[in-house]
Amino acid sequence: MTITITAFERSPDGGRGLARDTRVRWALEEVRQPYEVRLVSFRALKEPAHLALHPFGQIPTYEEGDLALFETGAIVFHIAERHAGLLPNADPNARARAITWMFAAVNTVEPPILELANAKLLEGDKPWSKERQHLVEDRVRSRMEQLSRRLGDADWLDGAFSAGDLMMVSVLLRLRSSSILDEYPNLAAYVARGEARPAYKRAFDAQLALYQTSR
Ligand SMILES: N[C@@H](CCC(=O)N[C@@H](CS)C(=O)NCC(=O)O)C(=O)O
Repeated sequence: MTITITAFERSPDGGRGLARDTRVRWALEEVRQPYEVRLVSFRALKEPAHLALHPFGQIPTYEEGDLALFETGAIVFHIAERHAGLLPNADPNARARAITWMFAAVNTVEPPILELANAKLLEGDKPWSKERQHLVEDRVRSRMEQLSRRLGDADWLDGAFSAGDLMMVSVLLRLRSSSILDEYPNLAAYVARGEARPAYKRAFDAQLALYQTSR
């Protein structure tokens, strides 16, 4: 059955891989599943046809036969459940821990990182923005500190690479534009390891090619 995902017709990041379709592409590449991409304009995101797929009018969505999903955590989890390669199979506890890391990525680590991005993008011109930005950065640092301590000198969060790492690296990539990631060399190296995976490279190149040709 054909898998179709949605992505921005024009990505605000111009193909730097920060739009959330990249993590879904990465998961599909890891498990070697072909997929098609339907591009959606900002206007179409909020129109009934897309809202029927995604109640919050966002990308990405995932369609496969009768199934339509939104939320990258749920989409990557679905892919990992259906295809071997992203979740441990032999050890149920290891599988549960990998799933826990997926939740930690979207529930605990992504929110302060998004808050920082929003503080810069949407509030940068406000008279109070500098003062608040320090507070927001400190909240990010506090999470990075904890994550860095847990990762230590391991390659991945819990044994072999899993969907938990895929989600965590995807979330951390948004910190690239600030110097905060480099304050934690083991996390910077962790992100670099994720980006070096052939499946990530294929996913990144696919989205970049799209924005280079659609301009
Ligand atoms: N929690 C959602 C967030 C989805 C999301 O924020 N998508 C962004 C693109 S990366 C979007 O569509 N933004 C446009 C909008 O919200 O209007 C997920 O992980 O799928």
